[in-house]
Amino acid sequence: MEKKNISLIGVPMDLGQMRRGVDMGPSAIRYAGAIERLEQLGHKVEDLGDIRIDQPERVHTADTNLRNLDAVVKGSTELAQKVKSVKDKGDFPLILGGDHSIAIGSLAGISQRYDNLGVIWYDAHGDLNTGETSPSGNIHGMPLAVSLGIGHPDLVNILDYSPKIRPENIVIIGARSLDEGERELIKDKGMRVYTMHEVDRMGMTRVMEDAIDYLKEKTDGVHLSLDLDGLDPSDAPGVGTPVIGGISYRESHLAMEMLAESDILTSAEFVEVNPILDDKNKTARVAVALMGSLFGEKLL
Ligand code: 4U7
Ligand code: MN
Ligand code: MN
Ligand code: MN
Repeated sequence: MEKKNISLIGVPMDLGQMRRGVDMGPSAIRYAGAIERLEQLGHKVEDLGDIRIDQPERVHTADTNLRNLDAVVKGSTELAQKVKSVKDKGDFPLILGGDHSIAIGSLAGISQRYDNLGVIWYDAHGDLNTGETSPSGNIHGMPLAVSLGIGHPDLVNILDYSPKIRPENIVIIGARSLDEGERELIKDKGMRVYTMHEVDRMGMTRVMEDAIDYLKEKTDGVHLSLDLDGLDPSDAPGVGTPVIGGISYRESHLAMEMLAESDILTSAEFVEVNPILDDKNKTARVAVALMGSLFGEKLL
C-alpha cells in the first residue's frame, strides 16, 4: 500500500450513551501504541490532539428521547470541521472514539468531499435508530440513520447539508442485535448487510471480497467505521454494549488485511473502546493491532 499522511483526531465523547469511561478511549488507544505502529509501517502521522467535548447534561430533557442532544450536536460540529480541514489538505483522517455518536461528525466532515462516499459499518448493531424508534434514547445507536438524513434535524443538518450518504453505499458487517425499527429501515432502504449469519455461512473471505467489489464499483471513497463491539466480547471486552457471538480477532485481522490490499479506504474510525470496562487495555491493544493490518502490516 502507498504510504499515507495520516491525521489522528481523538474524540473523548461519552455523551451518546450512559456508561462513563468511553471518553478515555482515545488515550487508551494512543497508550497502546497507535502512532508508533503506523510510523513503523512507513506512514507519516500527525496527531491533532482531542476535540473538546462538554460534560454530560445533568438534567435530561425528556421531550426528545435524545440524551445530551445539544452537547452531541456541538461536539459533532467541531469534529466535522476538523475532519473537513484534514480532507482539504488531502490527508487521511483516522478518528479515535469515543462512543459511536462521533460518526455523525466524521461523516459530515468527510462526505462533503465525495459525490458517492461508501461506508463500511463494522458493528454488532445497526446504529439506525431515531428518537422515535430508539429503546434507549442513546445517540450512539443513531449515527447511521442520521447520516442517511433520518433523525432529529439538529443532528441531520450538521455542516448544513443532508443526507451525508446514500443507503446503497452502505455495507454493514457483523450485525447481530438489530431493533425492530432498524430492521424495517434496512429492508425499506435496501442496505447491504452481512449479519453474523452471513459471516458464519460465507466466511469472512467471501464477505470482504463481496463488500469490496460492491463498494469499488459504486463509490468514489470509502470510510471504515469500526465499532469494537463488532468483535466478540471475548476478544474485545472493553465496550459498553457487548453482544456475544461476534466476529473473532482473526477474522477481523483478515478483514483489515483485505481492506489494506484493496486500498479503497479514504478515512477510518475506531470507536467504543472503554478502558474502565476493559481487561488491562486489551481492547485498545486489539484496536491498534487491527490498525496495523489495516495500514499494511504483514506477518512475513
Ligand atoms: B453502538 C441499541 F437498543 N440498539 O439503540 C440502542 F440495543 O454504537 C444499542 O453500536 C445501540 O454501540 C448500540 O440503544 C450503539 C439497543
Ligand atoms: Mn456502533
Ligand atoms: Mn455496536
Ligand atoms: Mn457500543
